[in-house]
Amino acid sequence: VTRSIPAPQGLPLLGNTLQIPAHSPNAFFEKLAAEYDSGLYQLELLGRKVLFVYDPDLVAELCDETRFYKGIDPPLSIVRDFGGDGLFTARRDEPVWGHAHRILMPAFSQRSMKAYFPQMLEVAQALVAKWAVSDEVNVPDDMTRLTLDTISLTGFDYRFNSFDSPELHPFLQAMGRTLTEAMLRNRQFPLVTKLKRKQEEAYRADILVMQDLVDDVIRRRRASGGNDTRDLLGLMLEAADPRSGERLSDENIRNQVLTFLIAGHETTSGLLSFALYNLLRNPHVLAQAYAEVDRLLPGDTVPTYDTVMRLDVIPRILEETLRIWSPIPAFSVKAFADTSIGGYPVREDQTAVVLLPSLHRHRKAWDRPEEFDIDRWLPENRTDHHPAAYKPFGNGERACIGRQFALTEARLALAVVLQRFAISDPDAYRMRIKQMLTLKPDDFTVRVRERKPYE
Ligand code: MNH
Repeated sequence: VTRSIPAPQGLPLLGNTLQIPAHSPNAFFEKLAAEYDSGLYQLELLGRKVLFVYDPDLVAELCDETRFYKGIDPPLSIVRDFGGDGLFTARRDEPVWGHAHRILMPAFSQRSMKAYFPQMLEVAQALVAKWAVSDEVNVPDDMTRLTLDTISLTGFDYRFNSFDSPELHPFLQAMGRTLTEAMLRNRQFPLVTKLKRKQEEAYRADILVMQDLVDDVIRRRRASGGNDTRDLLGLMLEAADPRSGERLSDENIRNQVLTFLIAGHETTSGLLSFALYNLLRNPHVLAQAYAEVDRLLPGDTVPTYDTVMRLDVIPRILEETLRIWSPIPAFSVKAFADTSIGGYPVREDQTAVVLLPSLHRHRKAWDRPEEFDIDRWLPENRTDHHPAAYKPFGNGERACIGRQFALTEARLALAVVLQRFAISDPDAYRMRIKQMLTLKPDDFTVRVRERKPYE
C-alpha cells in the first residue's frame, strides 16, 4: 500500500511556485511543515514535484546513501553558475569531486586545525580590538568580517583586512546579491529569468567581481613562488589525488577557491550571530559561559589551541544554536530508483528536501523542542534524541568538509568575545531572519562594554 502525500493546492502550470515568498522561502516551507503532521508534504515547483521532509524516521531513510544521493537541482544547479564543479556543487558523476575531496581532506584534520590556530587567533583579536573601541556593533556584519578573514588567511594566505574598513568588502556585496539572485531564480521559470535582462547583466557582473578576486588570490600565490602544501591553496596547486594520481585543473581550482571563500565563511558567521542572540535571550546560559571563560581564560590570558579544546559550555551553546537556528536550512537528495519512505512513494530522480528547522524542532525527536537547552548536549544526554534528528552539517560523504574548521573558529571567537565584553541589547532585538539561501539575523546590533574585573 502506498500512502498519498499531502500537497497544498496550487495553480495549473504554475503549481505552488508563486506561493513562495521571494525573500523568505524557508519561512513558508516551515509554516507548511507546522500544518502537516504527516512529516512530509509535496509542492509543485517549476513543473517539478518536490518533497519536503522533516519527520526524523523519514529523514533517516533519506540519509541512507545506498538509496539516495545529493542531487544538483535548483537552487544548487543555479549556484553552479559560480561554484562550478567545486566540492559543494559538483555532480555525483563528476570524478573531480573525488579528486578534490581526497586532496583536501588532510587540510581539515584535527592536526590542521592546530596549525591554523595562530591565524584564527589573529583574526579573532582583530574583532576584539574593534569592539574595544565600539559601543554598538552590528553582529552579523562583524561576524562576517571575522569568518571571511579567517578562511582567506588560513586557506589562502590572503588578507581582506575587513576590520580596517567601515564598508563590507565588494566581494561580499557581490556575493550577497548573487546568492539572493540564485534564491529568486529558484522560483522563476527559466523563460522569465531570460526576460529579466538587467538582472542577468548584474548577476553576471557580480560573478565576475568574485572571480576577479579569486584570480588575484591565485596569482599572488603563484607570484610568491611558494609551493608549500600546508594550506588549501597549496594542496590544490601541488598535490595529486592519492587514489588516481590526478591533479586539479586551473579551472577547477578557481571554482574551489570561490566555493571555499563562500561556504567557508557565510554559514559560520550566521552560527556566531545566532549564538549571541541565544545568549542574550538566555541569561543563565550566558552566565555559565562567562564562568567558563573566567576559569579557563582568567584576566587577559591569551587562548591556545588546547584551551579551546577544553571548552565545554561554549561548544554546547554552538551545538544547540545549530539545532534551533541552522544557517543552512535545508539540503536535498534524490532516489537512485523508484522507492518509498514510510510507505510514501518517491520516484527515481525526484528531489527530496530535508527541512532542517522543522526536523530540528520535531516533537517526535526532541523534548521541549522550542527551548534553548544546552544540557541536551551533555555526554549523558546527547544520545537522547532520534539519531536522524540533527543534521546541521548535512549527511554522508557530501556532508560538510569544514565542520571542525567552523567549530574551532566559532569556539575561539565566542571565547575571546566573552572574555573581554559584557554584551547587552537595550533595544531588545526581535529575531528577523534574512535569507540569502542561508539564514542570518537581519540588522542585529548589540551593545558591548569591556568587562570590569569585579563583574
Ligand atoms: Mn559547510 C557542505 C553546513 C561551515 C565547506 N556544509 C555543507 C553542507 C552543509 C553545510 C549542510 C551540505 C550541503 C548539501 O548537502 O547540499 N558548513 C555548514 C555549516 C557551517 C559550515 C552549518 C558552519 C557552521 N563549510 C563550513 C566551512 C567550510 C565549509 C567553515 C570550509 C572551510 N561545506 C563546505 C564544503 C561543502 C560543505 C566544501 C561541500 C562538501 C562536499 O560536497 O564535498
